[in-house]
This record gives sequence, C-alpha cells and structure tokens, in this order.
Amino acid sequence: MNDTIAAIATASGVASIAIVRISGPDAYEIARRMSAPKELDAREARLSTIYDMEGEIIDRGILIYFPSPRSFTGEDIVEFQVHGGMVVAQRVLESAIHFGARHARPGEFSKRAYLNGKIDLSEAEAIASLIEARSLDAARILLRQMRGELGRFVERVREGILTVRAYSEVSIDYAEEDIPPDILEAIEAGLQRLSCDMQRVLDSSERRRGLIEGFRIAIVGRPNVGKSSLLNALLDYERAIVSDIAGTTRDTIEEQIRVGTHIVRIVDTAGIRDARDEIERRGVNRSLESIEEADIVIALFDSSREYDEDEDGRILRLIEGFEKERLIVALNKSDLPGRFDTEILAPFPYIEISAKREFTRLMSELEKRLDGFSSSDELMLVNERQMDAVRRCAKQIEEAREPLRRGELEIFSYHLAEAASAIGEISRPYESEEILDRMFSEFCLGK
Ligand SMILES: Nc1nc2c(ncn2[C@@H]2O[C@H](COP(=O)(O)OP(=O)(O)OP(=O)(O)O)[C@@H](O)[C@H]2O)c(=O)[nH]1
Ligand SMILES: [Mg+2]
Repeated sequence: MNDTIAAIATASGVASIAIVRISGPDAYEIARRMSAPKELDAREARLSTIYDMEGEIIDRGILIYFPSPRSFTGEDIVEFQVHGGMVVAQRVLESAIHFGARHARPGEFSKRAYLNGKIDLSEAEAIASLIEARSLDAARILLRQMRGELGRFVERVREGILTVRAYSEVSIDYAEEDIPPDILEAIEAGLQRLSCDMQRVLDSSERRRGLIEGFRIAIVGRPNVGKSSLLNALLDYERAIVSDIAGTTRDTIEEQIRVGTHIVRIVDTAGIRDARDEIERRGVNRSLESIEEADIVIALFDSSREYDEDEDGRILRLIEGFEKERLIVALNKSDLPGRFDTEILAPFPYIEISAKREFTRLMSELEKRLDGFSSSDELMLVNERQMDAVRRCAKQIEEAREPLRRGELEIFSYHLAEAASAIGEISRPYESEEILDRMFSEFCLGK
C-alpha cells in the first residue's frame, strides 16, 4: 500500500463536472505539480489552474486536499473537480500517472479504507450496494449500514454467543449430565433468542432483496388478454408487438420502469396455453419460470371474453396459494362490454383496468406492494456473502444444542466458537489477501 493510486470517480459520459481522485503518500506532491498554489490547505476547496505533464493548461478546477488520516482511505487524498466530459478528466488522470501515481483497480480506494481501519467490511459493502440501489428505501437502509448498523448487530450476536459460552464454562466444573437445570434453561433460552434473531434478519433480507437488485414484476395470463398492451402502456411506448392473434408474444420481454420511488423490472410473458409448436412450448416454459422468479405477479384476465376453464382456469390454479402481497389480479379491457364471469375471481381481490385507456389503479396497487416490501425497519443483509455468514452461524448454534443436551460441553463450546467466528466474518473476515481482492474487485472503478 505504499504506492499512490488514481482514478476517475465519476461516470463516463457528458456531465458538467468530473472528479479525479488520487490517494497515497505522493498524492499531495502530484497535485502540487499539476496546479498553481504553492500549498493546499486541509479540507479547503481551492480554485486553481490545472496543468498537464507537459506544463500545458488543461482546465480551471477545484482541488481539495484531505490529509491522512482524516480521509476516506485514511491516506493523503487530493480530489480534482474538473469540467465534465471525459477528455479533461482523462488528461488529469494521465498526468497524475505521469507524475508517479498508478491506475487504481476497481474498489481499491474502499479496500484501502478497510485495511486502514476506516470502515469495516459491511460498511464497504453498503457503499458498493448504494451505488447500485434501485430504490430510495434501499438507499436509506444502506446509509444506516454505512454508519455501522450491521457491524453493531454482529457485535450483539457475538456477545450473545460468548455469554452463553460463559454459562457453559461455569458448568464444566459440574459432573457430566449434571448441569443444574436453571443454568441449562438459561443457555437454551439464550440459544433460542439468537436463532430467532438471525432467522428474522435472514427472512426479511430475503424478502427485500429486490430493494437493491430491483424488484421483478411478471405479467401473466392466457394469450390475448392484453399483457403486451399493458407492458407498452406502462412503458409509454410500443415496446412489444401487440395483435389480436393469440400467441403473439413468444418469448419473455424485460424492461425497467419507475414506480413511485422504486426502479423495477417488468416482464411481459408469452400467453400460457397448450403450446401449438416447439417454440411456443419453450416460451410458455419461460412464462412459468417468470412466475417463480417474480416478486410480484400481475395475473391478467380479459373481461370481454367468457371465462375459459382450460386457459383462464390454468392461470387461477397457478396463482392459487400465492401470498397476497405478491399477487395482483386484474381484469383487463374494461372499456369493452363485459362477458367474463367475475364470480370466478371472487377468491381474489381484483381490479378492473384497460391497458388502452385507464390503468392508474394498477400503478397505485403496484406502488403499495413495493412500499410494503420496504416498510420494515429491520436490519438488512445486502449480499450473498453476508447471508452466508449468518446462515453458517445459525447452523453452528443449531448444532450446539444436541451436545448440550448430552452434557458434552466441550463439543458444545466448539460449535459456539465456530458460530462466533462465522458471524464475525461479516465485518472483519479474512486475512487472505486473495479473497479480499476478489471481493473489492466487484466494486466500481474509482470507489
Ligand atoms: N379494447 C381493448 N383492447 C385491448 C386492451 N388491451 C389489449 N387489447 C387488445 O387485445 C389484443 C391482444 O393484445 P396483446 O397485448 O397482444 O395480448 P397478449 O396478452 O400480449 O397476447 P399474447 O402475446 O398472444 O399472449 C390486441 O388486439 C389489443 O389491441 C384494452 O384494454 N382494451
Ligand atoms: Mg403479448
């Protein structure tokens, strides 16, 4: 970590400002050679002419110097705020490289922050996820995590485990199978509490996964009910082919839309029926998979046609038993005379819409569901690595119970030690450089 790294921290493309960041022991010296002021004051924005390695003026921009250790990475950092578009920023970066910095690898700034003890791993991951978050609620959750909420959860669980272990240490002095019942009870209760806490966090993280990845919404129904028309209406342009020929859509079509404060993926599917040929059969299989993968399913029926036991019935059977937060039943084509026997839909609350005219009810239903997913204030695990650590911890705790009952306290204690180390991995895990590198390389460049 003795070298100095540099990267453009802003996205490429046309924008008014671009930021180049330099971090490491030579950051200050490099910045001074590229700018006019004799010295830079700590954490003060300084307007300056900026020069390239040949002494040519590149731009006039702002420099900010963050001396170590009070910076994001804990090292000396200088930030250049220059005019946007990539040409100027690129030249600033090249000049910094010329004067002794090297190109930062993706996530390398965050990795340095971690290695210098400025952030723990869960905070670093929260930052990486925040950049990709698909909803305002996710941003809020991640902000709390960046401020150490998950790290504190880890500490609480670890302390809980250690307390239970301490109880058992006391009992090791007793003869085997002779642990006083009140101590045994206290240990059991402690384990139970820990298991519940972890299960709750796992469940609610699973449910709210889409906050970060973007929730997925599938529109399903028999052919011709207006699924593609609805997709087009939601997107406000003719994305999918619409026709009155049943079986028009052969493959799933996925697009992004904004619903309230969420950016979600919406999937139009092939109409589900007994397929007429091989390609349609594959399309229908994809539709069925979409139902499995969706966070919310919009089951669409056609009010202008009579209920069809085979085809509409099949949709009803597919959505039977769905959790109600995951399902919206809609009767489409409300602008046409109604022929559909609405009694059939009685078990579901359904809404009437017209993909051609009026579907605001659908939008507000969707928004309500999406908000429902995020309303929980529960702590959230934001990636597979964190989920895996909690699952392994929970498993060790589960496995500790049997030896406890048998009075095998050493084995019991071993499982608890494993549990504590599993959960600890969330915030300060591996000594292995390789694993750390792999993890941070998934971050954005310049982060
Ligand atoms: N009057 C009226 N017609 C509609 C409405 N929605 C769709 N349609 C018509 O219904 C027919 C079928 O629409 P599509 O959107 O292609 O239906 P689909 O469900 O995607 O059909 P497949 O792709 O074959 O599964 C088209 O002629 C649409 O114009 C509506 O709200 N009102
Ligand atoms: Mg279609």
